[in-house]
Formats: sequence, C-alpha cells, structure tokens
Amino acid sequence: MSTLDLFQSAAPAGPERIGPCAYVLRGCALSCEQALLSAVAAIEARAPFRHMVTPGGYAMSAALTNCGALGWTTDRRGYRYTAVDPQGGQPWPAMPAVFARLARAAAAAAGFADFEPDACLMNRYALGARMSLHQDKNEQDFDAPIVSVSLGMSATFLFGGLDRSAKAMRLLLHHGDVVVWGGADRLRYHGVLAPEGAPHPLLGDCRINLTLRKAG
Ligand code: MD3
Ligand code: FE
Repeated sequence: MSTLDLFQSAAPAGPERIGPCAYVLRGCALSCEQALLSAVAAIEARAPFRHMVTPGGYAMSAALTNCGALGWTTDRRGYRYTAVDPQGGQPWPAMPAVFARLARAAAAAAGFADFEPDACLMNRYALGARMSLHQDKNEQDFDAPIVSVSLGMSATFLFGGLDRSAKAMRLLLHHGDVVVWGGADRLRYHGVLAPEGAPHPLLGDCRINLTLRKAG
C-alpha cells in the first residue's frame, strides 16, 4: 500500500466547528451504520413512525417515533415528553446500546464528557417533508448537548440564531454525519429542508434523523 492509499483511506475527518459549542463530525456514524439501521427497524416494528399533530392543529410533514426512557410527543394539548407511547400505551422501545455509545463518543469528541441520553427522537422525512425553524426547549436540562445522526438521503440543515429573525447558516448533511450542539448553541433556532439528491442505497427515498437528548 502506498502512502497515498493511506491518506485516501476512510479516516474520519476531525470535528468541524460550526458555532461556539457546535460541531459536525463527518461520517462519524458510518462504521456502525448496519447496527444503527437494524436498531431503527426493530424500533419502528414496535413503535411505528407516525405524523403527529402540533398544538396549532397541523400534521407534521416528518413522521416520528422515539426510543429510550422518554419520548417526545405533540398533540392539540401541547409538546411534552412521555414515558409511554400514546399510540398503544406501551413504554417506548429501549435505547439501543449502539445509539447510546455513538452519542456518548460524539459528545466526548465535541468536548461534552459523560453524555447520557435518556431520549432519542427519530424523524423520518419522505420526499418533500421538512421541519421549519424552531427551538428545542422541552428538555429539563439545557446544559446537556443534543447529538444528531443523519441517515439516508442528504438534506440542508438551517442553523439560525437565538432569535427567530437571525439569518440562518446552511449546512448540507449526508448519511453518517453526526452533529453535536450544546452550551451557547443549545437554544439556537434550527430547521431542515426536504431530502435532496439521489435516493440512498440502503434507505431509498427518505432521510432519517436520530436526535439523542437528555430530556428528564
Ligand atoms: C441545533 N430535527 O427533531 S436535528 C428535531 O434533522 C430537529 O430531524 C432536525 O430539529 C432533523 O427537533 C435537526 C439537529 C438539531 C437538534 C437540536 C438542536 C440541531 C439543533 C438544538 C439546538 C441547536
Ligand atoms: Fe429541533
């Protein structure tokens, strides 16, 4: 093997800083993609992706489900975390070890030691589905970071400011990319545009995003 081959091998790039306390780890999830995808399949068999309704009465275009001790839900009464899946009344499926391990390693690489997620919100975006600018503020502890894992088709992520009107930075996220947000960036407005580019060889015409959180 030549020196050039060594440099061209799939060594993951180091963390790329996109905010005071926010980092992209390109391709960080690729080494465990099979384990992640089988875990997603097992979770959706027990807690299917569904289109929830916002307090304003609109169905979300992304379909969602959860795993872990707590799961995020929305209905006409508001946004909240629950221990039980409101559709079926069973606890959310347990957090797979591969999710927790990846989230912990990614958080550590971004400078957040000892991250222990108790909730994983899973969003599935079909063609045309998107998520408009919002803040994540239903969690108890804003000191813990959020780790996001992108799977399937690519999508443009919008990374705004602390007030809705601030101009958003755009970042194209691909299969296997992991992003970590904490500290000063934890309450920034953010959103995601519809999947773009080619269908993914493993997931087809959709993008799935895992967001690992400490909710309770
Ligand atoms: C930036 N999901 O589920 S994850 C969400 O791609 C959500 O499914 C998007 O926003 C998706 O709430 C983006 C990335 C993310 C999550 C939390 C953040 C970015 C964040 C919190 C603060 C700043
Ligand atoms: Fe969010």
